[in-house]
Amino acid sequence: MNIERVELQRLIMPFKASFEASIGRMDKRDLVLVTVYDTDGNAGYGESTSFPFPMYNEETTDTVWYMLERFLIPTLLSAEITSPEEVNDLFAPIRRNNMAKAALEGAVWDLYCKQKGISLAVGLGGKKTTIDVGVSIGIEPTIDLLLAKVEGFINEGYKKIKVKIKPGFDIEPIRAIRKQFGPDVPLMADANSAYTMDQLNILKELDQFNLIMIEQPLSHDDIIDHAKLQKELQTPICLDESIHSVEDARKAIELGSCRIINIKVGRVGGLTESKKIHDLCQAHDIPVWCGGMFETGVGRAHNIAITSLTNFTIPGDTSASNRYWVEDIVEPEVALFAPGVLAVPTGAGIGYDLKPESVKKFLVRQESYNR
Ligand code: OSB
Ligand code: MG
Repeated sequence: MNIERVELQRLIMPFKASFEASIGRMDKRDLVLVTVYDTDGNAGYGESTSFPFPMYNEETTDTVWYMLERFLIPTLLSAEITSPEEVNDLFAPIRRNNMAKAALEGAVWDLYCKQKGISLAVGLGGKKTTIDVGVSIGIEPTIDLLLAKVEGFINEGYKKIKVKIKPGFDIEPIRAIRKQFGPDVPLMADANSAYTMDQLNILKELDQFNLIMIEQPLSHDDIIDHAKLQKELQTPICLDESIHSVEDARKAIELGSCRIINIKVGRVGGLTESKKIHDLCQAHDIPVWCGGMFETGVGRAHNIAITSLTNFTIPGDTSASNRYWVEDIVEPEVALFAPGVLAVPTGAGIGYDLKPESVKKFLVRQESYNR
């Protein structure tokens, strides 16, 4: 592959409104935008999904930048690869740091598809031309404020409503949503590892609300207790934080730790690993969906492309740009094509262009690395 130069840009982008989960409150993204250039004027884009603090996983925006600069970019620029699928193997000797790996691997995938003149979705083997999407809602200060948010997103047509829960904010908000909007709203809860098996009673109580799933109720590194829990619950368990690789997915499926998997491209180290997890789950009748990490349009475009694969049968968290951003860094903006539906772009690569003037507004640091 023709790869000549890599550029890193650190962007800080304020949210429209702050977002609270059991792991903490966030009011801005702090991300690394990766651009990989060839000698023909093509540019491929990727984005890190790390946060400034290590409360979702162990990575931070600082560690992502460090790993890219010190290990991953030198490894890529000193290698000769023929396809982006080889990047996964190239980075395999470097342990973990999946978000750093995914940011660079995603940019190589975009560049490759632009060089071939195909869309990223087609490059990944995607078949869908549109995808159904849902929305994730944080822990709100009051149940009334939560209900108002849910109503707004139902009105926009989002096909799945995911609400964050934590001990003390679980049964009552879910009961209130069911009471106000009825039994048919596609509803799920995400605990971000806030419970232990000592709270089995609360988790069992959630069974009465007919949730599509409960996401990552137990520890971020657990698949054993989740298997025990799944035996006690009617509601399907979905794993997020516990799955970092296709091997993790295989073990979780074998143990019965979950009936659904959330694939986040950053968490699992890239698009190639995401595709492997998708294929494994498909072979085991485990549906998957694409999680979100408050991505800019660049990360959203990657999420849309991977979601075009056929076993992404549950609406993911890839909401429109206006869910979080007053001003996104891509054009056109990622916008709903029909209520709750995004179109899969057909242009080359990710199918969205960067807006350099918007990038400049949020830019705090920039470095370039040559072969
Ligand atoms: O667990 O899915 C999660 C945001 C930050 C950290 C973890 C999670 C989330 C979300 C946001 O749910 C999803 C989105 O991008 O809208
Ligand atoms: Mg989650």
